[in-house]
Amino acid sequence: MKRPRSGGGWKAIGYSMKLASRVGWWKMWKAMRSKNACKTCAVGMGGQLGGMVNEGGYFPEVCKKSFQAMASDLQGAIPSSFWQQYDVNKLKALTSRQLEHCGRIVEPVLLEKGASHFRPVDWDEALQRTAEAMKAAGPQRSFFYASGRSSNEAGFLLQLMSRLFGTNYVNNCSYYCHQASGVGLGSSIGTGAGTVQLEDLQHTDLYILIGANPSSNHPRLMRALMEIRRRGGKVIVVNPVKELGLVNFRIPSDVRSLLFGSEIASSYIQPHVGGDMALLLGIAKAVLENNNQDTAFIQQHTEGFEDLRSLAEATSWDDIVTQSGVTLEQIHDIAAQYAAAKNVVLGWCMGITHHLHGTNNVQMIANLALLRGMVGRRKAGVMPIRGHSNVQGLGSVGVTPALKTAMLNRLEERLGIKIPTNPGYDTMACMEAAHRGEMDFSLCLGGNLYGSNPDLHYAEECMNRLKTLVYMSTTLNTGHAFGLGEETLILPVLPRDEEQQATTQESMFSFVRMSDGGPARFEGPRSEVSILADLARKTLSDDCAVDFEELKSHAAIRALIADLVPGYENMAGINESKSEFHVPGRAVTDYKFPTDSGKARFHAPPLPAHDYGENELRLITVRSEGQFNSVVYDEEDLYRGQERRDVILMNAEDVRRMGLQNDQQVRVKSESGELRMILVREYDIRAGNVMMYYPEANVLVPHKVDPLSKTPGFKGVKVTVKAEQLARIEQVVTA
Ligand SMILES: Nc1nc2c(c(=O)[nH]1)N[C@H]1C(S)=C(S)[C@@H](COP(=O)(O)OP(=O)(O)OC[C@H]3O[C@@H](n4cnc5c(=O)[nH]c(N)nc54)[C@H](O)[C@@H]3O)O[C@H]1N2
Ligand SMILES: Nc1nc2c(c(=O)[nH]1)N[C@H]1C(S)=C(S)[C@@H](COP(=O)(O)OP(=O)(O)OC[C@H]3O[C@@H](n4cnc5c(=O)[nH]c(N)nc54)[C@H](O)[C@@H]3O)O[C@H]1N2
Ligand SMILES: [Mo]
Repeated sequence: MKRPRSGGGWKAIGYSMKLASRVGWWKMWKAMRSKNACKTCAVGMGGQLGGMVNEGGYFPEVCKKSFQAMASDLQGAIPSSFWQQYDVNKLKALTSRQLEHCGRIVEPVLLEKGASHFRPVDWDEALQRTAEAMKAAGPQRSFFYASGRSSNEAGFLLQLMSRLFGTNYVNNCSYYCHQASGVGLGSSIGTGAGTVQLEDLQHTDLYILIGANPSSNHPRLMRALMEIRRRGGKVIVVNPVKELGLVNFRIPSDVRSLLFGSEIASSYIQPHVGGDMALLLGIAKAVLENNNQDTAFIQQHTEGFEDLRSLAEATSWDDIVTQSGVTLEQIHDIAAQYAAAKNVVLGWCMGITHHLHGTNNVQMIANLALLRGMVGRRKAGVMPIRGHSNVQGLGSVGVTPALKTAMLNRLEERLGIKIPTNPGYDTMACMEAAHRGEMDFSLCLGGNLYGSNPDLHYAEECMNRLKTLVYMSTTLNTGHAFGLGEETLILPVLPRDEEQQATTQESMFSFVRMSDGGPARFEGPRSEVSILADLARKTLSDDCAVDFEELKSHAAIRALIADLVPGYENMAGINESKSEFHVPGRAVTDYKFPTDSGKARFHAPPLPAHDYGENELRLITVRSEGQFNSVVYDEEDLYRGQERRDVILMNAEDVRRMGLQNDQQVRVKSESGELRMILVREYDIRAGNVMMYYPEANVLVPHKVDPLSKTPGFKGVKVTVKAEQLARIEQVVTA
């Protein structure tokens, strides 16, 4: 497949047009213009400024991803006859794309124990069965998971219900995503959220973008990067893979960029997968060797500097170069650019967090920022580039195993309730407990817990061991086919632009947006809040301190959140005032770090083991241009020029060294599994490293986690690649 010469541009516009004509122009236009927060990534768009407008007021910010997400919800309904036609085995035979294109789920369906088919049930039965199963399981054998699409209101209700039910086994997809950023930053600067607001990016003269592919995954960030370059600033990209859109991107809403393309990276560094800690330490070492650190800032506002200095001194340049895979010259060059810049933002995504040393990676990024006083003030800072559109909000309102002390105290005092004291479980801990047979019930508020897990066979076993599994979903995904309990229910929900009452979402810049909702497109689905409130009423005792009937009102939930969640005070009355807001305190200013000592902390984590055997390659599992997480919209990956997904992208040097050829079939093996008949594709990726598509490649990812953040190592999996014998025979025969 031919690769375009830049990311974005007419291809993106054309794609969006195609989607609009498929679902109907007027329907799409109305949906895109409605006052609802964009459903895709956490850059955040829409809300009260109207669809396609960001908090900086840019309009119209076209993004093919929001068209994709919208088109998904504008699909027709899955007819009742579908459930008779498709038994579970037939569902399993459908690809992620086919499942997604089945349409919207519009009636509750039940797969009874031992049954071969889901069957439609009415809401009363669905909720009654769910409540009975939850009560029978009890709080110690139940867990609750939320993906990052749901509203703050629904998330808050989910976690409140879980605590009143008596469990802390409640968490969100962050544990498979940016948890390492939260833990790492928390340990360094006292807050787990990013410190940058969108406006700060207008003053940035150097953006260091590490382990992120915003051209596909956060397209609206590309404008900010382009503008930095236009102002004469620099963008250093650190990525083992040469991502086309990070080299050159055509911003659809900017005529000059659309016509001529915009160079994004001013320097493109390709380290080894997992080599970032060594690289970042190397940059710090060079800064220190040249005495370019900000000594006044370090003395006044930080602790632990000597630990970092000792680590930098004790680590040889040889080790740094070998482990990072970056030359000494390049490291000195980045360090010099860093030392010369005034306002630097360091941004990162899954290339940093999806490692067994993900938290240490983040601490090393924070170290570098602290070294030159780039945190604690406006115009510069650290910026985890968040995934789902409301994953940050779900964390803020407490969909986490442990509540922050201030919130916990307020919940207990103001509601007169006791929060369970037993430790909560993160997502993988819940899966493991299920595997040990210690869980009977789970409720998933959106997402695809099965498909997003490492080690898919293990994940399937975990879920199969649950007695009752309940999904609250909009469309079908692989979880509904493979991630089944003995009994499984799917409850259809309304996406945010079909909610009858307004909802709120929080962006990665800690900006809380309000979505007005809108008319429901189908009769069957219900709002997430109303389902959870009914479930709470049916499961919790009559003398429960919280009136869940009253909490069917989103405004009542917001009033409660305003009262209980520090920083969210402005939530009360947001629907009347329409005043969206930044959560105060997140953009750390005046060097007031919210740590116990008021100072930021340097860390000196040891570099990860560098123990790859000669024939072992480091696999990263990533998203294509045509998917959103476990949902595949299109088989092709436009910018990487791949027309199919069963491929392994390899450096040409590795292909030759291993005696392989382009398009040859290989088997890829790891500690946890094997994938066969995979096609080799030569690609510009740092030699020694290979890339495959998530979620198909999840069978290869072992279910191990970073000990600090509990995030699985979806990147940096040791694999071996061998030619398929079959293919050889075929070749001989055809020769
Ligand atoms: N269209 C679309 N948008 C999305 C999503 C989607 O699936 N589709 N998902 C959303 C979610 S939940 C998230 S979390 C984000 C994910 O956004 P990204 O983090 O951009 O997504 P990944 O595909 O995981 O890509 C990670 C990037 O890191 C690089 N990388 C991998 N390993 C390493 C490493 O060791 N070091 C360095 N320096 N780089 C590395 C890869 O080459 C790749 O370019 O996107 C969000 N937005
Ligand atoms: N190998 C590998 N694995 C990974 C990753 C990787 O890079 N590599 N990335 C990880 C990351 S970063 C993440 S965030 C997870 C993603 O994990 P999840 O967030 O659990 O999964 P998604 O695929 O985003 O979930 C998609 C489903 O959400 C439902 N949905 C959509 N809109 C709504 C809504 O408004 N409400 C409700 N209730 N449901 C809705 C639809 O049914 C849709 O099928 O995967 C992780 N897994
Ligand atoms: Mo994510």
